[in-house]
Amino acid sequence: MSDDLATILSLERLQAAGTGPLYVKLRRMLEEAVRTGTLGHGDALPPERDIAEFAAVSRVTVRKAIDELVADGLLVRRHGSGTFVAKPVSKVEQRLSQLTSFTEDMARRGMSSRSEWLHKGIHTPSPDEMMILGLGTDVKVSRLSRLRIADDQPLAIENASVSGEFLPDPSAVTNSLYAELERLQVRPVRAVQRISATNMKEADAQLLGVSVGAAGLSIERISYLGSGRAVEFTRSLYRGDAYDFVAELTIAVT
Ligand code: 16G
Repeated sequence: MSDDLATILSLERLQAAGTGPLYVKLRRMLEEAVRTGTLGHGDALPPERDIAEFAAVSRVTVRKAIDELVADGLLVRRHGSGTFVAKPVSKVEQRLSQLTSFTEDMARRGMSSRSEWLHKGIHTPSPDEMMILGLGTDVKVSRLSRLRIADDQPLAIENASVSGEFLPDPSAVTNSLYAELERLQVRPVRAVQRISATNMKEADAQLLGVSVGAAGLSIERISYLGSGRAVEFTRSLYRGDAYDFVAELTIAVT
């Protein structure tokens, strides 16, 4: 534990932190550590055991204080690696009228983008995939699941399905799906997107570094070739605090 943090979390401070339950005082002290920069954005919190020992409080008290700060979004828990001070999110705006890829969207904003692969494989299509992509029973589907990250900030989880006729080898997609579809001369030219509000479930919240129940945007995109054939069916979950979709509207001409 750094000397500064040790001073902030000291027993004397806790005793001097006014009245109220111990966990509320500890919570205030942790908030102060973040506000004053003693704990920087992205920094790991010392293990709960160490904080409990140092401030001479029970682990239940530490857990309660941290739980509240996680619920408020000041701290984030990452499975297997501990608790961290949340990074302030910079909002990304996406225009709804342009059919662009995640990689292109981020590059246009001067942001770096990368993906963590969650799954890549060839499968027998589900009834939904068969219907939406217009597949026969003999055609396989390529499935690609990724955590999409921009400037080191996780933004979305994307699950894309592409007909095996258009993308026979999903392992060929290393970075951008649309770049690979372009190389195969089957890049979509039109898409229909449906956006709905959702709350994050535990597994998704952990991947995106937000608290369970945080606001999210669930998006389904079906994209098409010039011929009208559907190429891609993608279900994505975007962080509600990090993404704005902007649509330009013009007056209807009757
Ligand atoms: C965007 C698309 C997604 C597409 C991906 C390709 C939305 C909601 N989704 O994220 O459907 O598969 O771009 O990106 O905009 P890539 O070429 O960088 O892999």
